[in-house]
Order: sequence, then structure tokens, then C-alpha cells
Amino acid sequence: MTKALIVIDVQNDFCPGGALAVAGGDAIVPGINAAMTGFSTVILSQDWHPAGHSSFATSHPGRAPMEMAEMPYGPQVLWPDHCVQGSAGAKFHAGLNVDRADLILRKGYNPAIDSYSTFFENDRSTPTGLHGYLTERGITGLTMVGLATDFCVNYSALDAARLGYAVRVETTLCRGIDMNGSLAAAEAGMRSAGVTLA
Ligand code: VGL
Ligand code: ZN
Repeated sequence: MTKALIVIDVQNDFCPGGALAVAGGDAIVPGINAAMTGFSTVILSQDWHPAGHSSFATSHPGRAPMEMAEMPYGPQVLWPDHCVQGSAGAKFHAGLNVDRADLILRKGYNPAIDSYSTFFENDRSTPTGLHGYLTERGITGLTMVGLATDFCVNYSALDAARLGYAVRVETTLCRGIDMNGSLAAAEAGMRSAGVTLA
């Protein structure tokens, strides 16, 4: 089985000091760099929103970050402004071995739809192109690491399992946001979808 390591959203805004900081988000960087040596293919994803993105609470007058909103494609968490295209917060953590990446996949650039998953936008149907890329390269096994366990890693792992990949999530190389039990729910959901949690 040809395998790839998918490193999800290890960006400054998801690390301590960032706009949507995940506790310990920076602590996984050395372990992720070490894990890269075990894979012939490394792919990085980068959350990449235009200013005024529809997932930002600031785009919804009177609404606050972490509240829910109803979008045409379903419920959506309203986030603090984060990972704005070209900003310092959108850059990869300075310690991440970006040079190892064969592909850097950006997502969340559609102003009207968020994209947690590296495979589909949050309408669950608009593809990012990653499945085509992996298919053309004959990659069928995916190991996922990064931020955040309960959002982008979770959605990516579920989509990958649904698409037929053998999926493993290295939980020690992930960190979660954990709003209202979302971390435990994500781990249970991934397990029942056939994802291996290591
Ligand atoms: C993420 C919330 C908003 C993530 C991205 O990378 O998990 N979470 N945008
Ligand atoms: Zn985002």
C-alpha cells in the first residue's frame, strides 16, 4: 500500500498566541517532523481564508465567536478571524519542516463556504482536488496529524474513510479545540467510521 502523511493546518493561528489557539498546538511540531521521515510522500494542508470569510463571527453582526450559525449548507461554528490569506497567522509554524512537502493544499478560500476537510468543503460536496491527486499517484493509505483533532483532522479522516482510504490518525501528534465535548465525539465518530486512532 502506498502511503502518505497528511499534516493538517499546523499554522501560527492554531498555535499558542494565535487567533484560534489550540492548547499545545506547537508541542506537536517536533514529533510531526520526525514522523515525516517514515513517509515517501508528505502533504501539508493550509487553512486559507479571504478577509471577511463567512465563517468569521465578525462577518455576522451581533454574533460572537464560538456561536453557531445556520448557513445554506448547514450549521457552522462562527470563528474568530483566523488564517487570513497572506497574514502571519496563516503561515506554517516556523519549526515545521515545510521543505518535505510534495504538495501544499490550501482550503477555505471560498468566501461563502468553510472547509474543515482536506477533501470537501463544508457543504460536503465541493471537492478540494486532493482525492484526484492521491488517486493519480496511487496513494491508498493515509496517516493524519495536526490541528485541530475535533475539526479539520476529524472531517478529513471521516471523508477519507468514506472515500475508501485506509486512515490512521496519530492522536499524540494532534491537538483539539474541544468545545462542548467535541473532542470525545470526534474520536468516537472516527472510530465508528473505521479510522484507526493511534
Ligand atoms: C480549523 C476551525 C476553523 C481547523 C480551521 O484547522 O481545525 N478549525 N478553521
Ligand atoms: Zn478556518
